[in-house]
Amino acid sequence: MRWFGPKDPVSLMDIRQAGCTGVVTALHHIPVGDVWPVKAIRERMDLVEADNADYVPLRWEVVESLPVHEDIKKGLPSREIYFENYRQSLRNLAQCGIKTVCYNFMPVLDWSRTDLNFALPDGSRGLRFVLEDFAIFDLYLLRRPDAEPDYADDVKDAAQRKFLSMSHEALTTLKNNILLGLPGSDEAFDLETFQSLLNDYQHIGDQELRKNLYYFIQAIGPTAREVGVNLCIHPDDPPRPLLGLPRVVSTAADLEQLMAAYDHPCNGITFCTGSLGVRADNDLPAMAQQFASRVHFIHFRSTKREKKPENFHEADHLSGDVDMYAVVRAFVQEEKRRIKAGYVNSSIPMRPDHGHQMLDDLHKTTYPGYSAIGRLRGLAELRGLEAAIARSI
Ligand code: DNO
Repeated sequence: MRWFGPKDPVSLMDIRQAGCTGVVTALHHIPVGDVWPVKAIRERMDLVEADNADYVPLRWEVVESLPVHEDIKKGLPSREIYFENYRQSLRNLAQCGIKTVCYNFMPVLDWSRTDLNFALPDGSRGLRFVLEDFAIFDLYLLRRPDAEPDYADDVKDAAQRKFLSMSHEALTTLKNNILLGLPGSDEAFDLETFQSLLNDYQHIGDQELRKNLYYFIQAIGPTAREVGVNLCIHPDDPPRPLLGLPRVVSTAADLEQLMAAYDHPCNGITFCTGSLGVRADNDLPAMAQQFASRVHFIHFRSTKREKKPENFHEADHLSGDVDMYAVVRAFVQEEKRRIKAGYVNSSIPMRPDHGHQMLDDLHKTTYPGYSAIGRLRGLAELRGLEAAIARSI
C-alpha cells in the first residue's frame, strides 16, 4: 500500500493490518529535481521498519514517485543537471536496497479529476472526471487562451449552461479539485501560476514531448541498469491530452515506442489499470500480456465510463470497465514465467490503487483516493482473485 509518510492519516500499522508487507512511499518533502540523499532515504526506511521486530515486517519496496523535473519534460539545457541529480538519487536508492522506482512524464499536472467527493450508490464516495466540468474550469475560471477549439460544441454548451447555475462555492471546489496537482500534497496551485506553467509548454507538442521522454530514458537508463534499479513509468491519467498539454504515455503504441527507445528491462512500466482503462480503445488484457516482461509494478483499479463516455468515475476494484480477471491472470502467469526463468525476485509488487471513502473514513480527512478502508476492501478482493487464479492455473 502507498504511504505518504509521517503526515499520512493512514498509519503503517493500518497498512500492516491490511495484510501488506510492502510499502510504497516517496520523499515528498524533497523539492522536485533535488538529489535524494542516502540519509533521508535511510530515515524513511527506519520509519517503515520501526516496528518490524515486534510485528509482521514491512519493507519500503517501491518508490512512487521519483519525480521528473519540468525542465527535463521541456527539454531545456538545464536538464543535464537534473539528469545527474536523478542518477545520483537512483544510486543512493540502490545503495539502500530499493530497486523499483516509479515516475511519470505528464507535463505540469499529475492525475486530474473534477470531483473528489462523488456519491456512489452504496453511500461511499469516489473520484470522478466530467469533461464539461473540466471545460468550465478551462473556459471560465482559468480562461486559457486557445481553449475553445479543444472542446466539442455540445460540451461547450453544457459547460456554459452549468457554469451560469453554479455557486461561487461550487466553482471554488471545482478549481481546487483540478489544481490539487500532486498526490501527497495538500496545496493547490493558484490560477496565475498555473497558467504560467502551461505557457512554458506552448511550443511543446506531442513529438517534442516524446523526444524529451526518450532522451530522458536514454540518459538515465544506463545508470539504472548499472545499479540494478527498475524504472517504471506511470501512464497518463486520464490518458489523453488536457489543457493543450500533450500526453505521450496513454496507449499500447506509446508504450511500445518508449520500450524501444531504451531496450532493456530496467526501462519498464507501472501497469495502472485505472489510468489505461479509461480509454475504450486500450485492450488491457492484451496490453498486460504484451508488456508483461517489462512490468515492474502494478496499480489495480477500475474505472467506469459513463453515459457520456468522455466522463468516468472510479468504480469498485472488481467492477467497472476493466476486465480485472483477465489482467490479474496475465500477471499471475508472468510471475510463474519469472519463477521458471530463475528470476531472483519473481514477484511483481502491486497495490490497490485508490479506494472509495467509506464507513468510518467518511468522517475523516484523507488524501483523495487514499483512505484506508476502501483500499483495504479493494486489496482484499484483489488478493482473493489472485489466489483463486493462482490455484487454478
Ligand atoms: C495517483 C497516482 C499517480 C502516480 C504518479 C506516478 O493516485 O497513481 O499520481 O503516483 O503519476 O508518478
